[in-house]
Amino acid sequence: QNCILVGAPVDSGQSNPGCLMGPASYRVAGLASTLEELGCSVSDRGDVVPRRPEAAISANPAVHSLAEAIAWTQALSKAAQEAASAGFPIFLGGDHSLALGTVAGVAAHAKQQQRPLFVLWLDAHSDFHTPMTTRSGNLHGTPMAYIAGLGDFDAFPPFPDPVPVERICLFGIRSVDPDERKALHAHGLTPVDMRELDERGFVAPLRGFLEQVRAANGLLHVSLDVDFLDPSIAPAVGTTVPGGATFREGHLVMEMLHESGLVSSLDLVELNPFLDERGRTARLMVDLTASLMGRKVFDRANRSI
Ligand code: DIR
Ligand code: MN
Ligand code: MN
Ligand code: MN
Repeated sequence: QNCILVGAPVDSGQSNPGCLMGPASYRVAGLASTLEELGCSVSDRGDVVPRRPEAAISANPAVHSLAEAIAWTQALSKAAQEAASAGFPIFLGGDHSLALGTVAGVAAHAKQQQRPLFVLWLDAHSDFHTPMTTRSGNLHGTPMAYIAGLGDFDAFPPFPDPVPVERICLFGIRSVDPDERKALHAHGLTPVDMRELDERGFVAPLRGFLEQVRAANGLLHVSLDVDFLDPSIAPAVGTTVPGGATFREGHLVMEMLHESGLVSSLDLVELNPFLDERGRTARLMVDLTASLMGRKVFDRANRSI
């Protein structure tokens, strides 16, 4: 694999400063050398720099940093489309509002390739607000709705090629706001929430989704929010929610994704190194990425998918 690291030190999509240190933290934790040890070639394109934001005020007074989010979306969309046509991009966040741009770029690439794009959203949250429904005003709670093509996105550029809900899998969800719940119902998008994972385990629902991707010859973008993981193993995130994926479950998901051979791009988001204990969460995220890129305990043919 030709891995392309793209730093996205976005901090404006939430209110707890520190995510801008994420890309540096992944580099210090050895992401590039870890990938090289797995046989990947790695090029690090450094951090994306957005243009100076033009003034933009949301129709919803709760929303903050709209202009910054739009500037990031434009810059990251361009960087992501370029990186996706050159290799396997890994976007180093930065808060989850970066996915407004990275997935837009990846979607434009998929359209150009005439391949359907699928999105796997590994997160405690559904991130299905629009700028009109968010109460917190934190735009990191909106990218999934943008990707699905919901309207009401203020002055954001329209999403290039909205992803139909049948191609979206929200996985590990355990925090959904009332307006998000309404919108999810209205659009017929049912998250694979923790309740479902408790009942069915992690393998069956993930395998089902991957089979759909394979059957459609799709591209698969994975967006990994630190808070997908249980706070006991991944404390360095501003919005911890108890009851997340364990260490073993996290690695199982990543190993299955590797074995599927279907993943074409990855976001690592919401790491706030300022909240960490000695880089522990950054190192876990690097290890999970290693599992996604082929690290395993022992090589056995054709295991799960
Ligand atoms: C909450 C928390 N739904 C909000 N969202 C996220 O602020 O809209 N936390 N994405 O990571
Ligand atoms: Mn998120
Ligand atoms: Mn989250
Ligand atoms: Mn939030």
